[in-house]
Amino acid sequence: MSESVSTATGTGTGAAGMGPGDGERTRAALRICPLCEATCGLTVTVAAVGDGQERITAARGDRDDVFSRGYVCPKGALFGELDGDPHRLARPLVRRDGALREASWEEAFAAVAEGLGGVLAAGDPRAVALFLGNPNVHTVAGALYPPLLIKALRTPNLFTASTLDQMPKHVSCGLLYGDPSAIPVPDPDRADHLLVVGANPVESNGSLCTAPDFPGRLRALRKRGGTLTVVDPRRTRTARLADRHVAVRPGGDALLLMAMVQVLFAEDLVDPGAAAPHLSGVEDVARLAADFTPEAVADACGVEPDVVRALARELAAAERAAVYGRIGSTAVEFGTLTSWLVDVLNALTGNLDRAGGVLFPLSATARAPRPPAAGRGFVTGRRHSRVSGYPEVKGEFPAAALAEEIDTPGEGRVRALVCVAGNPVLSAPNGDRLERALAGLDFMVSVDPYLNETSRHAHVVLPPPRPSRSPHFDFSLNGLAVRNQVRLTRPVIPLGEGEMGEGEILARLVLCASGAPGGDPSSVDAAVIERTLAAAVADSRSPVHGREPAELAGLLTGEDGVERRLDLMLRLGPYGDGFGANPDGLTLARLLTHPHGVDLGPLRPRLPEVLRTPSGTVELCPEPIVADVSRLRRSLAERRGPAGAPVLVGRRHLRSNNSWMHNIPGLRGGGNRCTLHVHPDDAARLGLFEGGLARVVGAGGEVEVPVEVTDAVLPGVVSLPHGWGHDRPGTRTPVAAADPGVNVNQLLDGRLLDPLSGTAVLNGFPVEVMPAGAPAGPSGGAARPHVTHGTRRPADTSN
Ligand SMILES: Nc1nc2c(c(=O)[nH]1)N[C@H]1C(S)=C(S)[C@@H](COP(=O)(O)OP(=O)(O)OC[C@H]3O[C@@H](n4cnc5c(=O)[nH]c(N)nc54)[C@H](O)[C@@H]3O)O[C@H]1N2
Ligand SMILES: Nc1nc2c(c(=O)[nH]1)N[C@H]1C(S)=C(S)[C@@H](COP(=O)(O)OP(=O)(O)OC[C@H]3O[C@@H](n4cnc5c(=O)[nH]c(N)nc54)[C@H](O)[C@@H]3O)O[C@H]1N2
Ligand code: SF4
Ligand SMILES: [Mo]
Repeated sequence: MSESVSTATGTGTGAAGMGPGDGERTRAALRICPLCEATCGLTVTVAAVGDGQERITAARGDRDDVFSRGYVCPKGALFGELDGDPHRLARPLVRRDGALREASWEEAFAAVAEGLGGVLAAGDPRAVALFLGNPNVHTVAGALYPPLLIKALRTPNLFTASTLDQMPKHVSCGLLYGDPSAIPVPDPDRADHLLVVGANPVESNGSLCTAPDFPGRLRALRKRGGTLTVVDPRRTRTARLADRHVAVRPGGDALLLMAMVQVLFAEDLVDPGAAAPHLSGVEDVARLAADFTPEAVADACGVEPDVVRALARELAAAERAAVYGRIGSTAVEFGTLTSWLVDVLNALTGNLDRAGGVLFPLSATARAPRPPAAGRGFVTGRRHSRVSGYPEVKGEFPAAALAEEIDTPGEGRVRALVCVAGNPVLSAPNGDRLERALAGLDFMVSVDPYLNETSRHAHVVLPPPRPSRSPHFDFSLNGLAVRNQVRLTRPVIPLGEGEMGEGEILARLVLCASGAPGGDPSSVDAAVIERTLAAAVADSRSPVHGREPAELAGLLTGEDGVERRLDLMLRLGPYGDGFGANPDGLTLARLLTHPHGVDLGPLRPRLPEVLRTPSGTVELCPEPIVADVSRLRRSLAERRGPAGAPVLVGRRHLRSNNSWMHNIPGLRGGGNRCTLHVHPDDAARLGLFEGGLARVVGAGGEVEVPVEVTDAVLPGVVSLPHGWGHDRPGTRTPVAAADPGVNVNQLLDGRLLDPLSGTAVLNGFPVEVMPAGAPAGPSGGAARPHVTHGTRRPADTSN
């Protein structure tokens, strides 16, 4: 992005020296790990490799990091290998005569201007869709530019990984607190009891809860006498650390938690504590839960009534307790209800907004706290998707509906796609259909370091630089962290010849989307700064009220637009210097003098200041939830009785991350395999054996996959990880392709969604399982699914 980054190691230590034994000249530098939500600080070794080039040869945990204190996991330790993957794209690719060929940045952006501009010129903004993938949460560029891209494109067709993930939590928090971003996080370091629902932080390192060394924090909780309960249909590594593992039937959590609520009321255990004055609707919740007794739900959720009562009593009895839910509580049939119940249980037991319970973090770039005020509340469905009429949620339509918006003819059809850091062909339901749809687009651009299952369909691929060449600041994840803290690492290695920073790539895309492709990318940042300052000086509650925007802009420091925007956010943020109003406050310059970060203290209660509901209270029993409870009630009858068809749940492995780390040799192995976990009883019944091949058939297709027989899964439950299926032609990830695995999401047809959030049901859906070669049939107990295509049938590609 700028030449000046060359002076910045982020450490200030610049410890140059000789590499161990290899005679290379090395230096140390700091880099926050971008590979998962734990945000560990790393100390990396940078070695000169000739030609003025440098690369990362080692990485370890930074012991002085104010937050992660030296923790590192195998992915972070292999940061150098990942960063140096020779299969990352070094140059943009542009499709010519059907094939993707290397091109200059100038040619690539000319192709974007022409392709995107052509579709936009027809005058219907609906024709361009935007897909934003998960790594946007882990990059500076992904935090700062997508909002501008959305605005510039003016399209209603926004799709993100959220509707494959945490959207149910946004919806439930939007309804409860009036702000879908107000997500309370558990406080594991001060809790006496932690109830984990559908999360496996020992493998995932935590999510919607940024906590470096989550496993260590769980062990510390137990060591100080606290208790850990894990609700999961699999006996995971987290479950093995627990005092109690409750093997719930997949999708049964809403019933289980509802019954816990019923017990709290029935046994007079409700005590909201200090949050009581801020709650409304408590009695309505009591009425809503009244008929969900432990006896009523036991069969359907697979948990004995005594256990349900014990779970409720333990939660109520604990001095300080937190209920925490993740993917197994969100990407499920009743995702929003389950997410809501997690918070309801915290509120009813006095654990909402208190130390050792769940609290709202306050990050350094958040909006500074305001006096409590009633807000407009949170609504969904302000518009509906064209084909299936799905309601908009947080401005988005379900990722599962992207394919149909492209391949269904009619007015308003999506004809162009901008895909930033996303691989929906593997991460969303029915990748085969999506691939066929992508292949038929008039124009597609991917911002992605790999030519993979999704980007291979693009007309232009714009590769961001290696992470070592990018700055790092956790704009989103600091707002979900178990401790308030702030850390910044500048690029470890300067951009090389022919590389472009991801911020500049996205700023240029914003210009293309605005119809000004030739514009100066730094004008994009300048415009944001100007708008933000204009609003701040006009705001009577701002520390800069009445001051001159140009004067304030002149005070900003930073080497580029990104840094100046960060300086602005820090200075106007809750810990900021307010441009002099609070002289000891944070600024970019001050943060840079703390290379290992600044600790801003433990999380503190924030009620009622965070609330933006119309009533100004925590609205515990919102109407959309009440309506969905009717659906839950109906499911109770359907789910009772012996389990029928096997249901499938996902799993994650510590040495992987979603779809894009299977190309790193060092991360293969160690049990990181795409296999079907089957319980021994099921294996015997179905004729499956260890190492044999199973055929798994779902509504969207079928896969053939090696079997691992294990009693870590419940009978009637099979488990397959996601992010695999790297056997498509025209990709450039040969290590991944050598052992491609299968795409679990091909088993889905894209129609199974949590209705309140539009989130795909990726866990707990019915499948048929049989030995490979056996015909599919009603014998498995499932209604015979509509099989659309085979395992390895590659979709058309124009490559
Ligand atoms: N069955 C099933 N499906 C799932 C899940 C599940 O549990 N089960 N989990 C879901 C969840 S939680 C999520 S978040 C989604 C993720 O879904 P996606 O976001 O679509 O997929 P990812 O594999 O995270 O990777 C996205 C892309 O980002 C690219 N990338 C990596 N680093 C960068 C970078 O620095 N810049 C840019 N521009 N691109 C980069 C990668 O090469 C990859 O192509 O998958 C979902 N899919
Ligand atoms: N190593 C690694 N770390 C990652 C990722 C990765 O792919 N690999 N992905 C990152 C991303 S994008 C995310 S969103 C997070 C996810 O973070 P987590 O949610 O902690 O990750 P998972 O391992 O998917 O854990 C979900 C658990 O829910 C269980 N489950 C499935 N269905 C149900 C159900 O119906 N009820 C209950 N109670 N449990 C159920 C599964 O068995 C699984 O153990 O991890 C992040 N970190
Ligand atoms: S837990 Fe591992 S992958 Fe996640 S941030 Fe820390 S070192 Fe990186
Ligand atoms: Mo995710």
